[in-house]
Amino acid sequence: MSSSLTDIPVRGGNITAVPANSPLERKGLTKKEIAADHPTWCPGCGDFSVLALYFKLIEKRKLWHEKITTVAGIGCSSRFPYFVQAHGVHYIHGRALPFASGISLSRPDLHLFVFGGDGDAFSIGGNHFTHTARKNIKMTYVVMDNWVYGLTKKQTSPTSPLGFKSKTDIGGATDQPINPMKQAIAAGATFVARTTHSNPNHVLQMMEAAMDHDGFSFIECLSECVEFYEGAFDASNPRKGGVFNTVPADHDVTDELAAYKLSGEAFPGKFGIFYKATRATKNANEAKVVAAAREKTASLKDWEILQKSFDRLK
Ligand SMILES: Cc1ncc(C[n+]2csc(CCOP(=O)(O)OP(=O)(O)O)c2C)c(N)n1
Ligand code: SF4
Ligand SMILES: [Mg+2]
Repeated sequence: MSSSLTDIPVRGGNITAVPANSPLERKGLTKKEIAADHPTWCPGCGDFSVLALYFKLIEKRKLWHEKITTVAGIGCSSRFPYFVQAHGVHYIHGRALPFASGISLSRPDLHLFVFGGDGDAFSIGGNHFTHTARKNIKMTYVVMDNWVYGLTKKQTSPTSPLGFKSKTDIGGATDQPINPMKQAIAAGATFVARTTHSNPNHVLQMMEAAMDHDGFSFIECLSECVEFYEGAFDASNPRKGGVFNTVPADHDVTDELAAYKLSGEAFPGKFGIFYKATRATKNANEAKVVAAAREKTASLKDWEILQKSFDRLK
């Protein structure tokens, strides 16, 4: 999807906007124009970094307020849309993806970003994650994975490692954690990448690549909860004595098995694009169905189509 001023497809016909390179062409937004309320996260929370890079992305790619939508579920990370001065939705816990799917299918001209946490994505929202991925609905989903439920003050999350002590596992977690990258690939996501809040350039790089992908793009972004899981990602942060290794240059991103193998590496593993596939989006498939139905009913008025539908129910 281009951010230049072109015809905007909306229901009932296109709106012709100011052409690119015209003297009337609008300038990109500045951070001041995009930033909303002061974020209420704890000082040092990794989520600040993800938000700052989202602002950078909007500035760099010259996205305008009315062309971006930020959706989230519930959690510390899911407060995200409050802090962005643009259309956004802070929706029900685990239900951000179905809401976003509706936006994506009805407004394909928007850049749609969904942000949320590991609990929101893989616990209560796990089912929706699978189906949004397999349907390949166009949007970018950034899961800010902190390996814990932050907002509700330290319960075990689906990504908490074995042995993690929390309010729900006082003796240490005993359940096998899920692997978000394997989960995304197996579910049918067509863009799967991994990054970490402690490497800003890399986060921006991954967000840009995800935004440019035509389909469901998923990013697992490690984002430290300094309050309830301090130091969780030190092993991936060179400033804390860890190592940040990117996906090897010879990795074939279209090779599903190779991507799966990469996902299985022990922490800190690799960072970058693991998997990328070209597959028809639900947006494209539905557009075809709608076009065919419109052609079939071109001679009918809206009320006549409605009448016919009611007649069929008799
Ligand atoms: C239906 C429902 N169940 C449970 C909750 C309580 N709840 C709010 S946020 C949350 C988990 C948040 O964890 P995560 O998604 O990892 O986000 P984080 O706060 O770590 O960023 C839970 C269980 C809720 N708000 N709604
Ligand atoms: S509790 Fe954790 S995730 Fe939530 S704002 Fe504080 S540091 Fe961030
Ligand atoms: Mg979490």
